Amino acid sequence: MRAWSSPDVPALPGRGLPVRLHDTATGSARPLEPEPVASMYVCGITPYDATHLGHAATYVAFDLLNRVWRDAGHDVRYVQNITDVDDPLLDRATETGQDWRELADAETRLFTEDMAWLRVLPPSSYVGAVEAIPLITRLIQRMEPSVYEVDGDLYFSVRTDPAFGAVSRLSEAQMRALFGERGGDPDRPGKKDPLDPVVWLKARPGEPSWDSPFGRGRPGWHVECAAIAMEYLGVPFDVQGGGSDLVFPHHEMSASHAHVVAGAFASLYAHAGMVGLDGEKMSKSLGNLVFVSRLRAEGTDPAAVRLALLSGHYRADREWSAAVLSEAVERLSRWRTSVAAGVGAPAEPVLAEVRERLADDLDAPGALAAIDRWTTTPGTDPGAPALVAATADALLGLAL
Ligand code: 5CA
Ligand code: ZN
Repeated sequence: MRAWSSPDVPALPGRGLPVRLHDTATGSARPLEPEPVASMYVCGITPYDATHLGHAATYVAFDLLNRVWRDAGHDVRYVQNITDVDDPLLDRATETGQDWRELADAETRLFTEDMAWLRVLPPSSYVGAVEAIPLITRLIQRMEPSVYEVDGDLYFSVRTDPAFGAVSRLSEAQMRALFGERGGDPDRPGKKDPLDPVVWLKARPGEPSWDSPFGRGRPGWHVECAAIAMEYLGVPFDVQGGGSDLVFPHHEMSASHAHVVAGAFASLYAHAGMVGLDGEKMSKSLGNLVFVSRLRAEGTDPAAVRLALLSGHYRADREWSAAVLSEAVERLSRWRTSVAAGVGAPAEPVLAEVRERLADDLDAPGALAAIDRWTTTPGTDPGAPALVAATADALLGLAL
């Protein structure tokens, strides 16, 4: 699949710092030591509806890591998938009488436009589930001793992976509850363990299906991301990322699929908090979505949207509201006034502090505070405004 085009990233003087990132699997921040190429997989959209501010917040969070890594001198291999065949997409297409492929194509195109608008750096590989089906079936074959059949559908036996549970560290009861809520089928008779996820669904009437060594059908969700990450990054890779709604079952299962064939998956599991509206997670079923494409159509300044998203820490569950956006609009305008002033307080300490804050588990609010302080400190350095603007652009993706 074609990704979006990259915004320019200005070069900064000196070098960024090695980054420490919170790891869900250990519950603590850990130094990342990507050598020689930094590698990251971030779970992409299921393209059945437009991108909302929650999705955008997650991609902007991992965009910070991409930018911090580049500033520290790494080449970055960034892979993102598109879940372009799955139950929610097929259900939506049926509801609206659309062809599922056309729905997926249209929503994927809208997403790539939204990402370019928000100055998110594109992935180096952007891979759809449908195009990855040969990779997925090959991985299922390699998983064979861990795979069994229930009425023609293939399941993965979680008990065959001794490390199962290591990503989320949840109790059995917590896993059971989340598995049922998030697309799993804990009560299906014939399974070895209620938590076993499907890896290949046999063809059903009216649904798309593809040939495979196990008969016609379509892939399960977790095996899609395992196969794409393993093929495009190899294991172990540095960071598996996504929103915290993916910790269990999705990231636990993808990791387990990879463990049984390769003994490893990601070195670190990073998760962005959920963005909500009116105290609720933004979601389709709650009907409380704010779409990026809507803000774009209304002529909102993309830098203000990005600044609003960065004003909260990426790991914190947080709220989107008109007030969050209008505060960002005002803040951005103050920053732009200072940058346009032609002179300012020396900017080298600002660059150093932004680098230091972002290297500490992507502390964007701390980085923004450093720029706030610069705007309120008088100074006469004629090079300062340009360096502050380059810092905001390269490290935070904000065009001042
Ligand atoms: N296609 C799968 C991942 S393989 C999927 O979860 N798609 S999605 O469209 O539902 O979500 C896309 C990304 O946005 C995921 O990383 C998900 O964790 C994140 N996300 C979804 N809702 C929110 C939210 N309210 N706040 C923050 N991030 C969210
Ligand atoms: Zn995924």
